[in-house]
Amino acid sequence: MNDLQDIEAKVQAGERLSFDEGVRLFRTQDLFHLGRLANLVRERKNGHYATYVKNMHVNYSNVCVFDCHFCAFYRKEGQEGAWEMDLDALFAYAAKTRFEHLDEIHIVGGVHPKLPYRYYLEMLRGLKERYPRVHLKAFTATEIDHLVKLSKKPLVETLQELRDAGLDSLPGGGAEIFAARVWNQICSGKAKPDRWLEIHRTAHRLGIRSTATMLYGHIETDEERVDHMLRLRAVQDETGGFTAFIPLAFHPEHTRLARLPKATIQTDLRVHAAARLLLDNFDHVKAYWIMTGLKTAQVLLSFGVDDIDGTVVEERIVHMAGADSPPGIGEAELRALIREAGRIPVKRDSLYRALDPAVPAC
Ligand code: V47
Repeated sequence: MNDLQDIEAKVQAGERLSFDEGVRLFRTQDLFHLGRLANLVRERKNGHYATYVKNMHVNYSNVCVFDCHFCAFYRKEGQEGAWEMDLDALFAYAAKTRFEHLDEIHIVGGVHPKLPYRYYLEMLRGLKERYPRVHLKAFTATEIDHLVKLSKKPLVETLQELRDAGLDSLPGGGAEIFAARVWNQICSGKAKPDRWLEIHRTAHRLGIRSTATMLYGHIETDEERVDHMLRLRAVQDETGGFTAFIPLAFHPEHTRLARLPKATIQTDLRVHAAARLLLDNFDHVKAYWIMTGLKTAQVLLSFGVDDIDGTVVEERIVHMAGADSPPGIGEAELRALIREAGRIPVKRDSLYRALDPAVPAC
């Protein structure tokens, strides 16, 4: 079974893969050949290192005006189970969970109908003032689009204002699957794919780095996955501002797509490996172990992935949708899992600079 032979020649030569070749990566019967090719690129770019970040995910609210079919996290304002953290509660939580020991705080919430613009600015200012060393990765493009409306200022000025308040980078959420067919079915109301791309492009031009995600394992086709990745590749050609790509495995429980099965490990391996091969201008492909599970994340370290997110501590978005992974993991345990998978664990900062002494920058 040698259906990837011509693709292998291109990968060996460091040549860019086309749309059709991308689709073939998803259709090959030879999963291990695909894995070997992804691993080749992974080791060419990142050697035997596997990075992780000491981080925490913080959700300031689950109230959201949108009705994304894949989401089990959101509630409507006033609905049972809806909550938002006022800033005093958020800062008290930060003190209790000792944010000073973290290298990154990943902050996201729903698109809240009532919280004012100053809430977001004061959140960033308050956290930066208290924890100046900690990187604030905050607000998906969907939230940024909402903040632009609240600020009544152009996108560039809003991003500058958020940056001045303490925003260091943008997370990659809200991208889902860019193809209109899927978008219109699962999340039609929110900031559209072109807007998502525009927000990240604009952030990059201001020197604000970001990550990119893709939600897979629901109603998308192979072609739509490849289309999604190639749109990201085109922006990365323009700006170079994405630090990493993160495939997110869909968890159906308690969502409007609950009829769908969970993605299999076959799909997890294929998506991460294909991403590594198609996104030749991305330095890093990250496994979000919260969604893939720790066991699969270990295998992914030989299927194109060079980074594992992270210590996390208290994840809610996917746990509301039935994820059976733990809500967080200790650093020592994460390092041991990486080592057992045959990789060298390296603690990194949010811009992928090694924090372990005696390890070259990755
Ligand atoms: O945009 C929502 C996804 C995203 C479900 O940038 C779900 O480093 C699976 O973007 N099953 C938010 N996925 C989380 C996110 C993220 C996570 C880790 C790292 C980074 C990064 C970003 O989670 C949403 C959506 O695509 N999501 N519901 C669900 N039921």
